[in-house]
Amino acid sequence: LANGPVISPPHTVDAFVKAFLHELNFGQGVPLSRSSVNDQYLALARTVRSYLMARWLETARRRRTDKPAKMVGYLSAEYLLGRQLDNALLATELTDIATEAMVACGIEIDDLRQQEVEPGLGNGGLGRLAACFIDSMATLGASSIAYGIRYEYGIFQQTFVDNRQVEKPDAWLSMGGPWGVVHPEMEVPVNFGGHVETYVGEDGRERRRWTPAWGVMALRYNYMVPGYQNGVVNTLRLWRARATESFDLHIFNAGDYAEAVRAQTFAENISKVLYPEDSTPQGKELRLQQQYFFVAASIKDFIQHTMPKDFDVRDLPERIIFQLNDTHPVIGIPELMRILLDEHDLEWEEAWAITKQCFAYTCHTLLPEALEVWPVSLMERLLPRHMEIIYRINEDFVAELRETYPGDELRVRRMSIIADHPERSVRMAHLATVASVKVNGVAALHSELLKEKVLNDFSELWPERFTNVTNGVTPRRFIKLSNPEQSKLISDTIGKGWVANLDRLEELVGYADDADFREKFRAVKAHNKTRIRNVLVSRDGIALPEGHLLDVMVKRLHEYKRQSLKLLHIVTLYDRLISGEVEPSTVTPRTVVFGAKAAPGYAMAKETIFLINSVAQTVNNDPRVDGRLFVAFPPNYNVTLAEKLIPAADLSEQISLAGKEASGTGNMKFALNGALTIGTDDGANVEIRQLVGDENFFLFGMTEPEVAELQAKGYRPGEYYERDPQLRRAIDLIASGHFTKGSRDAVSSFVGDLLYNDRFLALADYAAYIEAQDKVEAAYGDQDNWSRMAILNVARTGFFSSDRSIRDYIDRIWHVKTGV
Ligand code: 26Q
Repeated sequence: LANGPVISPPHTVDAFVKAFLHELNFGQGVPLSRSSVNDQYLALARTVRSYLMARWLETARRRRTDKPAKMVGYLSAEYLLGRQLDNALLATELTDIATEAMVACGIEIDDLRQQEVEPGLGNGGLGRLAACFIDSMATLGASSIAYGIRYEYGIFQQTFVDNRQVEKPDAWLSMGGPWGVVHPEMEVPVNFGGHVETYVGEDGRERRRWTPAWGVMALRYNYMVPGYQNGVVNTLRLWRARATESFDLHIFNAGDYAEAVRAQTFAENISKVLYPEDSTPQGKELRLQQQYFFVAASIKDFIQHTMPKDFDVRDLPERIIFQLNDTHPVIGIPELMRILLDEHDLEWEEAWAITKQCFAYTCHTLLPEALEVWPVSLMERLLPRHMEIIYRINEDFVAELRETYPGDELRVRRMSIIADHPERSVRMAHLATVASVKVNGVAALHSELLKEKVLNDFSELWPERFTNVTNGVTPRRFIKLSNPEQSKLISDTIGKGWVANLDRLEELVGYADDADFREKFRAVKAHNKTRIRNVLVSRDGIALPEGHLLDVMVKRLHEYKRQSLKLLHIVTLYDRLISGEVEPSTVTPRTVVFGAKAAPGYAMAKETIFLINSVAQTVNNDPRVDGRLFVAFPPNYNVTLAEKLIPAADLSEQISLAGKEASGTGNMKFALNGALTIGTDDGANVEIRQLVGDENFFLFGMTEPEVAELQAKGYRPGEYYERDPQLRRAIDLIASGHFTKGSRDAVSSFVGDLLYNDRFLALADYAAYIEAQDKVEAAYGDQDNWSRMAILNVARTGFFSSDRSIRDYIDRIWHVKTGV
């Protein structure tokens, strides 16, 4: 009985109602008649969770064999999960049963859906990618465990006050967190600070001993990750910091009990809040604490609790591959060395040989300022033993370099893990590259540029170590759940199999020429537009006009992504309308929707938000526009809003400066939902365009080599301003204070930066962008052909399923088994 199969609650409406009422009465402690919507939501979530739990136990049981298969340990500081309820219902095939069960209880299930606060435990692309990947690993039945941090506050809630971004804390757990299962008895200690000394062991060998100054406990929270209708449920294990009782003994001993308890809470800050920077992070001590905290807990958890008791650490490479989601978990490399050396008594060479096989590193950037470095002084204070180990890794590495490249000291200095300027610091990307089996970029172009630029020296030394895995998105959340109408149309046409085998979308290619199918496809889009209109009215009081081309730019706000270029386009359209240059009745009516959070300390990004809001206010209230142009900027763009907005879009804006966007994943979601892309030759746009065909993609702007060339010869944005009257008018209109109640001061930093700096060459690409947008308008005029193009976008982008990405990781990097 103790090891037998787990009995799942039956898949019937009756059983579901019973389980639900049980949760409501004995979990929440309320009768149905007196229950609040939140009580009902929590009870429903826990009911669904019990169905998941049965599969979770069953999955674990199946994997508990004598020779367990090699696992993937996905290490990520972020998981931008989005709401859980619908995905769990879909995966377990309980959507209809749950809906009927709620009806039987007199409850509208949609009201309960709205009650869920999404876990926003990530900033943007990187965190959402991790969420898509764990969905695909479960769907492929890959033996895996994902580790991260259970932040008490996720990505901030964005509000606008007088057109400016104001951040509010994201207390996502305040109404109860029904999805996490805590195991207080399984906590793991994590230590910090102190000093290291030499001692002589019983065998007469000298060893190093780390005596930490303080520590915390890592509390284990399990979240269930269901595969799509395959019975598999994997684990996402998020750690929460808890103070230890012995945390600060001397304060307790001093007799001030209350003060001592208060001081304990200091340790719990470690998992308090997600850092909202996603491109130019500062070397904050608490952030390093977070990184070590979750990685140390995860590695220890894997070795002590996930492996069998008699397990030999020398077998680790056959048992685990830790995938490093960017450099954030890279401190895991010296941590594993420390465990092998200090806790398992291995010799350096043996420990290093093992460690080198246990990690693989994914890089997500091309911006040099986004590469993480940590000051040596900070590392020595917080993790003295790890710093020692890093020095030793570097010593060996530098010696190897000097042998390979005698006399090339410049190269040695460039490649060293330790940088000397401007401050002695540890280059985490170098450490990751030196210790990893494979290093991958996230799109074809990005992986090439990684080899040519960011990690060029390393790819010359170890060419076989570098590979590409193009990103993907989960078709469950981003098509099946978010776009039910399109999903139904596809299933009615080619059957249901596409959800777990997205290449099958290719079978739609022929239907692009089918007038009846095109008609239905347009009806889907119209339906989704009505849906987003309703959402924005009730969510934000924004009333989108009807019958417009819906043009959407949603992504974090960053100069390299060039929201400013989009803004210049809007101002140009507006200028044409109010100057009488065009007759309003002849232009394609267009609504532009933005969604973007700015890092709270990123001044230029916040100025851009202010200006977008100011332009929206002016444009939307100017009668001369005659309803031909509308700009909406709903605050707090998140996964939940994305699910409603993306399926309604006609046009997807992917306009980063070529060579700066590593991949992008929003671009994939739009194409799969039948939007056409206007985009530069950047990131995964390149692959999207190759797949959908040039004629179904609006390409514009410089290529990466052209960008490099222009920058080499000296870029002067002012020249473009002088030469292009249309651009001049747009900038002058902004500078005049027209959008800012006459205030020139309010826009001076924005305008000044464009004219005299423009790091990301917006002005250089402006003319090409406007020209491409004019082509978009002309093309939209032919609705039938537009639908044809949109259908071909859907049919040819099945490649961008994260299932394919994970298969690539398995084939090229992990070499683990799949199958349920
Ligand atoms: C690092 C240290 C301290 C504080 C914060 C950070 C930090 C946090 C998040 C640094 C970077 C990030 C996020 C980066 C990110 O989202 N990159 C995006 O990753 C996507 C998935 O691969 C790509 O599609 C995007 O092109 C890339 O910008």
